[in-house]
Amino acid sequence: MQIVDPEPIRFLDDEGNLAPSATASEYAAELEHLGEAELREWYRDMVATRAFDTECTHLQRQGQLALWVPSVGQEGCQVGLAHALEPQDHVFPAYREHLVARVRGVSFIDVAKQFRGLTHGGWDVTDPANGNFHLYTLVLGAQTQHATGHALGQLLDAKRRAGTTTMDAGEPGTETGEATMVFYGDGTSSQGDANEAMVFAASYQTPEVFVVQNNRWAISVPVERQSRTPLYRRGLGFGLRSVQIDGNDPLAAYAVGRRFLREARTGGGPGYIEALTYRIGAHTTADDPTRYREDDELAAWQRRDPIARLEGYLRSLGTTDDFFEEVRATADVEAKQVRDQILTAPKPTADSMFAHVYAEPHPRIEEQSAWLERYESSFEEGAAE
Ligand SMILES: Cc1ncc(C[n+]2csc(CCOP(=O)(O)OP(=O)(O)O)c2C)c(N)n1
Ligand SMILES: [Mg+2]
Repeated sequence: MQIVDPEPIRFLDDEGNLAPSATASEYAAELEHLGEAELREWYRDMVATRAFDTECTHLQRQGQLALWVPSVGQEGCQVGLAHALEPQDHVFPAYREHLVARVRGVSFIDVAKQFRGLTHGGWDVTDPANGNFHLYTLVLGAQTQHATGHALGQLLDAKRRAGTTTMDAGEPGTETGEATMVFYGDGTSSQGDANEAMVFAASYQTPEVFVVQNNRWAISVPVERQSRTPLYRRGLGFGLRSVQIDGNDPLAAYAVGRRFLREARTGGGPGYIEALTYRIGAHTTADDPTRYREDDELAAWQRRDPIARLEGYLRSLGTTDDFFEEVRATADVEAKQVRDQILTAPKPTADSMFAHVYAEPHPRIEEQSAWLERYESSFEEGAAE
C-alpha cells in the first residue's frame, strides 16, 4: 500500500520569509499572540547557546572538559519547543538540549560542570529555579521511561484531585493542567525503552509530548538504517497524534509544541513530534564526522541554519543591525564568563556522592562514607603504613 506523507509543517522558508506549508494552516492560530519582542528573545537564546556551545568545544580541545556534546544546528526546534512549555510542565532531556536548559532556567555553568566532572548529578531537579528540567541522560532512551512514568504520575494526581482512584487504560479526558515533554534522537527511536514508553503513554493517555530530534545521524549510523519509514509514522502506529515538522523553523516547533502540550494538559492524551534537523558538528568531541558524512550534505544543511533563518524573519519585521550586533557581543561575554567560572569552579568533596542516595540517613551509606574517609586519610602525611 502506498502511503503519501504530508509535507513537513513549516512557517518560514530557508531565508526566513513567511511561507507556510499547506500543513501549517491548522496551527497558525498558535502564533497570533507572538510579537517581535518575543522573537528577539528567542534569537538571543539561540545565539547565546551557540556561543556557549562553541566555547565548550574549545574548552574540551584544551583539555578543560572531559567531553562536549555540541548542539549546533539544532537550535531552531529547541527554541520553539522550549518557549511552548509552561512553567509547571516537566522536561526530560537527552544530552544535547542546552538551549532548552537555558530557557528553563538551568545555568550554562551548571551544564558545563557535568562535562568537567564537577558534579555527581548535574543540577538540583528539586529546585524550582531549574524549571522542572530533569537531568541529562546518556543511557539512550532511559529518559523516555522516566518521562512516561512522570506523566502517569501527573495523570494519577489529577484523577485523585477529581476524586477518582481508578486508573483504567484508554480513558482520555482527564485535565491535568501540566504536561511532560521528552527529547530523544532518531537513533534512540530504535531502543526498546522508547517504544515501551509509547505503549504506556498511548494505553493510559498520559499528558505527554514525545519529541524526536531527527538530526539524520546516530553517531555514524544514518537515519535510513533506523527506519524504513519516516519516524513520525512510528508514533502513529502506537496511536499517538504524530506530525513531522521542519526542525530548523522555530515557528513550526513553537506552534505544534504549544498545541500538543495544551492538548496533553487538557486531557487530549500524548503527542509525537518528529523535528527534521541536522547535527552540524561532531556527535561529541570524541567523534570525527568527516569519516562517515559527505561534505555536500553538511554544506546543504549549513545553508539552512536556523539562526540565519530567524534573523531573516526578524529583519523582515524591521529589526536592524544594531540589535544583532548587541546580541552577538552579549553572547560572547556570556560564553567568556562560563570559561572563567568553570576553570575556577571548586571540586565537590568526595563524600558528597553519598548525600542524595536516600532522603534520610541510612546505615549502609554511613558505613561506606566512613570507609571512604578512612581510605582518603590513609594518604595523609604521617598516616600508618
Ligand atoms: C543504551 C545505549 N546504547 C548505546 C549508547 C552509545 N551511544 C551514545 S549516543 C549514540 C547515538 C544516539 O543517536 P541519536 O538517538 O540519533 O541522538 P543524537 O546523538 O544524534 O542526538 C549511541 C549509540 C548509549 N549511550 N546508550
Ligand atoms: Mg541523531
